[in-house]
Amino acid sequence: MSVYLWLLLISIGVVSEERHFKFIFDRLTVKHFGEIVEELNYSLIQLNNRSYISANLLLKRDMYKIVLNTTMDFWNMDNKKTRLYRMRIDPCIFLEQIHKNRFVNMFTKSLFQHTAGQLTCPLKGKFNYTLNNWYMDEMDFPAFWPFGTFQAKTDISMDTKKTFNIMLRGRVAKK
Ligand SMILES: *[C@@H]1O[C@H](CO)[C@@H](O)[C@H](O)[C@H]1NC(C)=O
Ligand SMILES: *[C@@H]1O[C@H](CO)[C@@H](O)[C@H](O)[C@H]1NC(C)=O
Ligand SMILES: *[C@@H]1O[C@H](CO)[C@@H](O)[C@H](O)[C@H]1NC(C)=O
Ligand SMILES: CC(=O)N[C@H]1CO[C@H](CO)[C@@H](O)[C@@H]1O
Repeated sequence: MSVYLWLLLISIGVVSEERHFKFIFDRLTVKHFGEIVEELNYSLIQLNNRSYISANLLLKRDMYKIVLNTTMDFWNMDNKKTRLYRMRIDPCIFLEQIHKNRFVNMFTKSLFQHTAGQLTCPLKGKFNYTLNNWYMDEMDFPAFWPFGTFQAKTDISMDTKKTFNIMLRGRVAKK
């Protein structure tokens, strides 16, 4: 068998292998500050063993200067904490880059698939940004993922003012 065929078969096997875990979101809070936000709604629902997030956001005016400061931590079953990432980025530049952190890539890939090209810079004022039933698809993640809990915290400032504080807490559990 040629090496290439062999590699192809392996990669298909990895991609289609069933996942033995599921992601569950337990809590989402989004706080906003200042006068930039015109409308913000968000919801977290549990349906058929999946957690879905929907949201919409309307800003009062165009936003050119955005800083996103985010951390994600994971606790395994022995309560040992691992920091998956900590970043302070300009999302407008970030969106155009390919990232070294595999977990960041998986997470953003999944998120952007669900925002269908809406996220371009500058962010537009009076535009209704919507996220519709976003979930973390286990198939986008490695076949092996340890069980445990995670927490992602994100601070976003716009025009140098702290504007959003987002906290997402969840679990990786047996499917
Ligand atoms: C949800 O998960 C439970 C426990 O793992 C399982 O028994 C049940 O069949 C699942 N329900 C659906 C709709 O997948
Ligand atoms: C924005 O979209 C959401 C979701 O479709 C909708 O519920 C909301 O009313 C819209 N807001 C405005 C101001 O149109
Ligand atoms: C954002 O940065 C500040 C200052 O570096 C830090 O105190 C804060 O914890 C960071 N927030 C997140 C969510 O990482
Ligand atoms: C559908 C929904 O919940 N709409 C609400 C979104 O948020 C604004 C205020 O930011 C409310 O006025 C809407 O009723």
